[in-house]
Amino acid sequence: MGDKIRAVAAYEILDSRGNPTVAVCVELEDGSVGLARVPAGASTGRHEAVELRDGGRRYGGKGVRQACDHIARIIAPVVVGQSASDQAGLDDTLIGLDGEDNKSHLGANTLLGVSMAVAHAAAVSRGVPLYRHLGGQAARILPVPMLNVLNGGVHADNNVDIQEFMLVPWGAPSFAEAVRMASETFMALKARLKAQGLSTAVGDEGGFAPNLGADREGLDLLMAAMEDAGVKPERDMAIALDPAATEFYREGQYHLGRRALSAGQLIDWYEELVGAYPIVSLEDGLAEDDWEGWQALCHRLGHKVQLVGDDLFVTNPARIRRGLQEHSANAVLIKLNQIGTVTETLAAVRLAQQAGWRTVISHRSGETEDTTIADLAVAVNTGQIKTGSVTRSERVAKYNRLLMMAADDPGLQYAGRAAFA
Ligand code: 2PG
Ligand code: MG
Repeated sequence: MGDKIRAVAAYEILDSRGNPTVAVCVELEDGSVGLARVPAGASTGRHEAVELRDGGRRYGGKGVRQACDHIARIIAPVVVGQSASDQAGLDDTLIGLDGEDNKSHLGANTLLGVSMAVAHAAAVSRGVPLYRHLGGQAARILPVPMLNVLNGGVHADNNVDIQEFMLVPWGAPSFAEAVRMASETFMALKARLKAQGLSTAVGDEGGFAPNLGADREGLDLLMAAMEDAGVKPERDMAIALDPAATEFYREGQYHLGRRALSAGQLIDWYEELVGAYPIVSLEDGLAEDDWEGWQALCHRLGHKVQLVGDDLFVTNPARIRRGLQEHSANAVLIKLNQIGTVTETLAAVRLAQQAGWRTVISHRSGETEDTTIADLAVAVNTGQIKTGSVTRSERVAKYNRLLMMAADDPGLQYAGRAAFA
């Protein structure tokens, strides 16, 4: 069989923040080549699979030479000769080689690079796009993008607590129109910021990162930008927020600006915001281990708004199962590197979907030109993807991949509002 793995090469490359990350190139016996690059988070959840870093002085301890070495010395000798089209079998091998629940032995970044590169090589070998290889004929939905146009929290050096203010062009008739509407709104936002004497420098995910008087001002700016761009708030475009609340949670309280709030008080504030703005999705409204708070949040707002667990679930089936039992949320953020292999990521999506929860495929704040997540979103019909603003090529690469898929495959349908129904 030509789809057997012939060689695996690992490289230490840079991500969008200038930190090292792992790239993997897999070559099959039939000459097909698959290339993958691993992303990295900043607001990482405590329960994520472990990312292997070298430590020491080199790159401030963030080198990935050890990860590359593991691939060359431990992984390659075992996977060479295995069939690339058996993704589940390959990922099982990787999981077995690591041997730890949290992938701390070889590192989730190590395993994921190989896992994704094998998927790419197998798609090339079959002569189909990656989304078709992973999703088969069932893959048919182009996701609604959530574009992070205002950055705060640990992704920017400003005074804004909420990490991500996102545009959700759910009313657009097509993916291409969704991107156009978002880009025009982004430009209108830039003009507004300029007119108000605010900074138009961008944060880690390509969104603006001005200092604001209050977090709520960010929402007012988004509303104003939509109107300036001729986009009708709510009908054409909604808003999504990722406060990334784990980052401002300390000793039982949420520290927003100079206020220290209980989970209940923070939920009150969210309720106010949801009443005043067209917010359709709220991610990590509470901290990663505040299960009680999440239950209360879901009870109060779950019928009105999508509540997405990121740090809470870390793409981990065991944590998603707990969330299902406790009614903690109604949606899951999906990040490949939180769990470490393609197969486990697909399983997490399936688990959530079968329970009637929505899923959102997501980038990390540290990214590369890798576009695997664009294909993944279509492969499993999540209907939603968040991958940053309309600037910075590591963000735009994913939207560009989707634009080209949409143009090439007329069978793919834009999810639109139905993705949130
Ligand atoms: C998030 C992500 C991506 P990070 O919190 O959802 O936007 O950030 O990769 O830093 O965890
Ligand atoms: Mg998040």
